[in-house]
Amino acid sequence: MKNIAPAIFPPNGIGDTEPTNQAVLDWVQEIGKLTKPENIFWCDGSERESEFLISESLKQNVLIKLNEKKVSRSYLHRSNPNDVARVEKFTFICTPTKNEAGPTNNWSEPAETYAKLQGLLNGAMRGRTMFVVPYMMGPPDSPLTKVGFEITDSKYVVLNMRIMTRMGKAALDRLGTDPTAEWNRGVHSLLDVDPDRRLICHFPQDNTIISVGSGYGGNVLLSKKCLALRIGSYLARKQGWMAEHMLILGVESPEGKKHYVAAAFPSACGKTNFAMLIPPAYFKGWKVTTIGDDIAWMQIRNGQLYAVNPENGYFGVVPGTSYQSNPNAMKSIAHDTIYTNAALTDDGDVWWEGKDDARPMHALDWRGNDWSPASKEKAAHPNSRFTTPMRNNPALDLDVEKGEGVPISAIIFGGRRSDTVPLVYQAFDWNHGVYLGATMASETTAAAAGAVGQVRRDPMAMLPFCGYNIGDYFQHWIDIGKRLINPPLIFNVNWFRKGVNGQFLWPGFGENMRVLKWIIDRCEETGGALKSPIGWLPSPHDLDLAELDIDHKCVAEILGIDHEEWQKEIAAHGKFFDSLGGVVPEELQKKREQLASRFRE
Ligand code: GTP
Ligand code: SPV
Ligand code: MN
Repeated sequence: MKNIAPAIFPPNGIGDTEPTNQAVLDWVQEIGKLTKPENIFWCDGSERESEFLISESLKQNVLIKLNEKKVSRSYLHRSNPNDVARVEKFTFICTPTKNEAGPTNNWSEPAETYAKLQGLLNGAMRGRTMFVVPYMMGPPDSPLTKVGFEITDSKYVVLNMRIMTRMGKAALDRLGTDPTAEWNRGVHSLLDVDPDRRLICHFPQDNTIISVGSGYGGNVLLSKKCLALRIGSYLARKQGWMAEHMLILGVESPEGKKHYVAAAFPSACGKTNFAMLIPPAYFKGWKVTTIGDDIAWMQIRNGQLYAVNPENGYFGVVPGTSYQSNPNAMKSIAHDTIYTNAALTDDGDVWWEGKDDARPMHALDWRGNDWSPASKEKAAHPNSRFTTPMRNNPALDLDVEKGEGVPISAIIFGGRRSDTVPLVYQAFDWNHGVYLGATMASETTAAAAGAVGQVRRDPMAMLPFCGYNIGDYFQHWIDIGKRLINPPLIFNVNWFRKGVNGQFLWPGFGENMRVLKWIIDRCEETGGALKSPIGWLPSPHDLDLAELDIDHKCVAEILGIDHEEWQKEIAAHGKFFDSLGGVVPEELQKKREQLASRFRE
């Protein structure tokens, strides 16, 4: 097997910070014996370490240095063309019984799976360096915060983990020396990046993740989807909190009244953009700030839901990001950023479809091949990504490090739907909101391998990320509701409805402030709404559309509900529930019957 990740040899003082926790040392020994690396590199998250890793990555062509004047201290990485997105079909939940993983997950038996993975990992790091990455998810003083260790043979993974998590000393301090302390064990090896030897396996009962054969972020930055969502959701249910695929934003009125909202949209459906929203000029004095752009951990305090962002950086979608659509993201990624699978211009800058700059006349595409505007292929991969620290975000909320989290006034669900689903509506109550989440659907995107643009049910945007039986997950939502004295109001949005000409009906991005404002008005009990069969709907004059260039017909269309389309939709909800084979709580079945009967009234 060709060694795609040759060992590196650090000078004294780099790579030698061994943790003091004996359980960690024992585990690293064990994995070392199995994978047989050339050497072990103990990461501490320091500046010196990062500089050394970057210089070695440049030598091995893992990174390409970008033009310092265009994007300072930033790099381009090209992943293997067979390895550009999450692979849901190779992602497994390994619980003792299939029923614990439930009808929406791939399941495999733990003992057999460990044995298979041991076979794959045997000698896998020969001639390579084994990096041990200690990391912490969540602010240092939050009760929800978790420690993890990721063993990897990829320098790209280490450099990304350094941006995405609180890596190094903070994690070691949090863990301490208690050998019985709880922490997540993560093992990753690139192997030979062969799709036939690619597996992302979760062992929730053992708090363990093993990922092999991929180098793509969502499969290998084990902190993110693997720990913070799949293992996280499993722990959350057991311990009475919530781990959700949600952004968290703050919205402050000109009078200084502030609310926080959390929103679950499926992959590549607008979380990062919504989390960094800049209100249009008309909303003078309104401020939106970011707590998180992808994952929310929420707990109940005094009968209210409080959220923290477990991450420390953003792994965001590159294409479509521009000063027009998302200036805060553009400023964030102007320095200290790793780009994956973007195009490289002749002057050492990165370029992608939808960037403000004019198309270059020549570039190297995401594979490194010559590209010109005449090329049929896209210059940047549709799922090209940036990794950037959250401190780069000009709109970062000041309470992002607050351990208790921020109180959530509203929860928003939303998918990418060309038809049927109106711009925004509000659930009648918590359990009806759970129903909206449980039945949401979205067109598939390039964030996961497979067909793009197919409508699929993606409950709470958690279909690929719920680490246990989805029926129990729905019940967990219902149970959380019972414990809330001041539950957040629940909404559904759809930025992606299209008109007959196939164009988006709604301008989206910053203009989504108008929808957010209505949501805040509803929380403040000042916003108007009409009772419709699907929930509370704003009428056109309930939304503040001043100074927006949109015609009345368009507004009526995006706020409208078409009875014929909804008959199909309700049937699809029923079909989806049936497909889950009897795990759906009675309460949600009842909500479906009530929805159907409201249409008959
Ligand atoms: P993940 O990181 O995969 O979880 O994605 P995400 O949910 O954070 O999505 P993101 O904000 O990166 O947006 C994905 C794509 O949708 C980008 O190409 C955006 O330009 C586009 N997009 C985001 N918001 C809007 C919107 O309001 N309207 C339209 N039309 N497109 C949007
Ligand atoms: C998603 O797909 O929802 C992402 C990107 O946020 S990944 O980290 O690859 O999962
Ligand atoms: Mn995501």
